[in-house]
Amino acid sequence: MTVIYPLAGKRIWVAGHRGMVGSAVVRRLASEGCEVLTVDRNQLDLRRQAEVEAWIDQARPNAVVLAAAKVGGILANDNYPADFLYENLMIEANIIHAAHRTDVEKLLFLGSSCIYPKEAPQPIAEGALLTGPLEPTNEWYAIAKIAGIKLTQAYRRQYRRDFISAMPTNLYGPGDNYDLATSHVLPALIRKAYEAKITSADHITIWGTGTPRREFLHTDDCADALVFLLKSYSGEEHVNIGSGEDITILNLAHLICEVVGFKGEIRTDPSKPDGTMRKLMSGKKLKQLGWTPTINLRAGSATVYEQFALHVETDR
Ligand code: GFB
Repeated sequence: MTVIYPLAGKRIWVAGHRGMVGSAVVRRLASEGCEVLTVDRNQLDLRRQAEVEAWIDQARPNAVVLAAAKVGGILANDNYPADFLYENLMIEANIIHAAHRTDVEKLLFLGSSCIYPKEAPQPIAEGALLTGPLEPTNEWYAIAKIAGIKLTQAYRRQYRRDFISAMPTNLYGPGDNYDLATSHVLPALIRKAYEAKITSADHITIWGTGTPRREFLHTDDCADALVFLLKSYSGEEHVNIGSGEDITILNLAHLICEVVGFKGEIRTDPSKPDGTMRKLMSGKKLKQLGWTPTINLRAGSATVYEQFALHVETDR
């Protein structure tokens, strides 16, 4: 890797540090010799422009990792379209513009693989963005995230800012959301399998047909890739961050049941949405830049499950 932006001695604001990705970035930055800046939600509402500008004026970060976002699984996206569109637009517009006003040297914005067109050719290369219609269950979130990527590009072009974007795949890791109504699939399956095991239930039910495929990446891998890009990438096009492999939801359910130790039946519920059938990204660009993932899905799920079980046991 050729370092073009050394982090040692820099003041780096991780916006969204309590979230799953933001907290992983904070952990990863600990070994970079930089000063990590964070601010809690009750002190700064990222949806309020005046508050964001006042905070950044006094905090004066050299760099910003924009990991703050309203996120959720397939059902939450479908149920709260206004919140997903409005909150994400406000957060990213406020932070990116405030970073420009205060001469922030480097900013990294995060998109998501679900914002590519629904029928994009697989594996999805970076150039596929905006080439076709979006997946209806998350188009509100997608429109907001596409606007964020475009903002980083626009400030690069108009003001020569070194603002970049990354496109992570479906993520899982410590601190995930286990609320079944709003979570993503992997934590939902951990919870379902765990509860079925301890109540000696004979089955769990997964949403949809079980046939869609998803590509999963552990947040520690994602954070490592983000720090890699922060230090070594400066370009207008976003960069995909994935594991390079996908798995059907049914096979994921089998894997999670093995990890949890639940031996019952796995039933499907086709009345729930499948969402997009496949969104495997091409990892060619990031690999050429010099980064590859290290945590495989089984090992990563096992560590996440251990942490989940520990929390549940101590909460009792
Ligand atoms: O993780 P998930 O909610 O998000 O769902 P998406 C992935 C797949 O798992 C879908 C199925 O086909 C779901 O129907 N699934 C099976 C379940 N059982 C469950 C369950 O118990 N809970 C959940 N949540 N899913 C999201 C986007 O799409 O991807 C977001 O809506 C975001 O905007 C995220 O970008 C990464 O992969 O379908």
